[in-house]
Amino acid sequence: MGENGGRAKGPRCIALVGPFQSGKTTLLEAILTRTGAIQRQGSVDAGTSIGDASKEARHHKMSVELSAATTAFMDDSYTFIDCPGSIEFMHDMRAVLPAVDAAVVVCEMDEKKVPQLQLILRELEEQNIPRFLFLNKIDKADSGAHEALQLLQPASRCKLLLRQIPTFSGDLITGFVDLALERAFVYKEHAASELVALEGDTLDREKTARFSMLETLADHDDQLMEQLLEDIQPPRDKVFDDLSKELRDGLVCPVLMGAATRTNGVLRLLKALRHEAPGIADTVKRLGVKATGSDAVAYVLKSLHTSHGGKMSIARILAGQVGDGVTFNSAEREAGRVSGVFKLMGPQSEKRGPAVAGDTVALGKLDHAKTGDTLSSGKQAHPPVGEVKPYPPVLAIAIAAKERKDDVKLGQALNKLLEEDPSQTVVHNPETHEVIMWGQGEMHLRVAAERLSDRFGIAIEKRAPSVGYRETIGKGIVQRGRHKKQSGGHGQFGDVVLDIKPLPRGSGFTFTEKITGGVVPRNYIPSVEEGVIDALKTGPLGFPVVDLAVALIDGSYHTVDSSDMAFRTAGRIGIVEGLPQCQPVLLEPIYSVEIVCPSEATAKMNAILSGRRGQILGFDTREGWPGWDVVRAMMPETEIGDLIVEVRSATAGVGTFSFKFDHMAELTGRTADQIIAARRAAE
Ligand SMILES: Nc1nc2c(ncn2[C@@H]2O[C@H](COP(=O)(O)OP(=O)(O)OP(=O)(O)O)[C@@H](O)[C@H]2O)c(=O)[nH]1
Ligand SMILES: [Mg+2]
Repeated sequence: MGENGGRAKGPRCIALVGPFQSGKTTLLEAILTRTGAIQRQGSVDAGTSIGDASKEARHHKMSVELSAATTAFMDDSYTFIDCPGSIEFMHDMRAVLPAVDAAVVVCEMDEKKVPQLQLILRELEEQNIPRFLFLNKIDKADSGAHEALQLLQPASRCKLLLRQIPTFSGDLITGFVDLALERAFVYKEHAASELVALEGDTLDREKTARFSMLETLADHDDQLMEQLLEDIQPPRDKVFDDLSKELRDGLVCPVLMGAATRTNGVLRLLKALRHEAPGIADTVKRLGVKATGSDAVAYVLKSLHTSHGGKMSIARILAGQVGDGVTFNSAEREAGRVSGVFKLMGPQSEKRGPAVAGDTVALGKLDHAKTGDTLSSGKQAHPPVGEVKPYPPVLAIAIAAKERKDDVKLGQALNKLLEEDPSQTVVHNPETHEVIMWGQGEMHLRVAAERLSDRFGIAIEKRAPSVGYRETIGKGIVQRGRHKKQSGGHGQFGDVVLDIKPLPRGSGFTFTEKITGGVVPRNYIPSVEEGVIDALKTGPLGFPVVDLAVALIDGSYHTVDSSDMAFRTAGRIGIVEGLPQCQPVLLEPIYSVEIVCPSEATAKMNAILSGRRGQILGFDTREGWPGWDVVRAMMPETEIGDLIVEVRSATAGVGTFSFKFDHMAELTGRTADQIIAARRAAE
């Protein structure tokens, strides 16, 4: 119910979500056509849709960021947020959810997509977002609605409630019966469905299906249960009230159907949204928005740096009014001053008047706003209404500007991308000087790289990040390091004796001195240490040397020719000449890895891990996730590199993992030889 019963008031915001390629962007197009916002229905395949307008989305023929458009239906304003379906771009969807009144989960009757559906429903369930299921592509369906429900039900925690049943002509679905209205319709291509008589066999099927719909509703309504038991037909309004209430309370998930490409079923979906979906009043309550006086509060679903229009923040206004000149703060910082309020229509943005509570608009020039921010115009910042933590990244690439002159520009562009998409991170490896971009998968990183060139005009080079190999020694040695040079006037003289010893794994490096009788004057000892440390940066195998102790035990000096410089060099020489005799051995980083996957895939995960030199520690059921397992293993860093690609392909995209550094382990044999050879070749 809205605040005062009946349908909700004010502008709505609805997310279109669902598994990969289920037809969300096409549905947005169909909705815009049906509501008259656009004249002709474009298509994703032809690259003419309002959604997916970015160069990257068109190129890959998939959504790689959200698309938003506002339209009007029966005098109410609706903004639809079409979210990408790919797991790798899921943060775009997750960050949108706090702002919406309800979600339409676009899905297909496809067994392979059920795990992903489960993942998406889980997000909605956890954020308490009322949701409809829209069973799309029924023009291709080869079985009935009940089979579909059986297939999809395991993905949902709450009961799926069939709102429509299809009607057939031969094997083809040509129309539907609305079980709440008890009316039959036949689909018309690109036009409203036509009302037809509900009779004969269809009427019988309708009665059965309606009864089971009412039974589901009665699970949460005792009065309705009594009516059903006594064979009393509940009044139609009562049924609609129940549908609406149970949807909003997250007790049921109504299922509608259609074919987005043909605009079939779109009007019924819009009507269901109009009558049953909650509105801004309910959403504000759900989020616990507390606005004082006339303060405006807004949630940023997505902050974008456009290539032409500067910065834009797509925001839902949760309270108050927002026009030009309003200054916003987030809990962390001043977000900036609004310059321009724009109506959303895919890539086009048209200036409009001030926005009010419920509206979803693009706000211009909020220089310091980020995706996921809660903004307030009041003196006090509003606590964040939806803190959606990104999933930890799973794949990395090293990037660099092709041309030196773009280095600064690259840094700035990366900052902008991170503001837009917090599921991406960038780290600088001080040892290798690599800039490492982390993301949610191959496509996520590829698209980020494309954005750098398409949007920011920076040509970049990509490669696999270096693995943090180290080396150590197998045995100790006492080694002299002597530096003597006689050239013209002043000579150089430094002479040290180093006792080099291996230390246990994880000890790092220690330097001590045991000089007696001033054979090496005190003031030169720090220089010896510096020289040693310098030489340990690259050992005989080509990697930083760790887990060893070096003691300065002896040496000699020259009153005139000795210097800091000379002793530094002597220290270096001692290490460079000594280490090759100490049985150098390669160390590789080993990580503890936890893979989560549907149980059917657990055996495959074991195989993948073994194939990648993983040592399986065991597996368990995943807490709170019936039908899922956790597999734990120890695994070399180098094998984790593209692990996600294999895990995803073995789990219809839903498996993932987390990892943490555990220890360094010795590596010998062929693999070690190859790594050492590759390192030498790179020098
Ligand atoms: N037969 C049929 N095909 C459809 C229907 N709706 C969408 N498609 C096709 O399904 C494919 C994917 O459509 P999109 O609208 O891009 O799907 P999406 O869910 O937005 O995809 P992502 O955002 O990448 O997850 C396209 O080839 C569409 O033409 C439908 O109702 N019937
Ligand atoms: Mg899409």
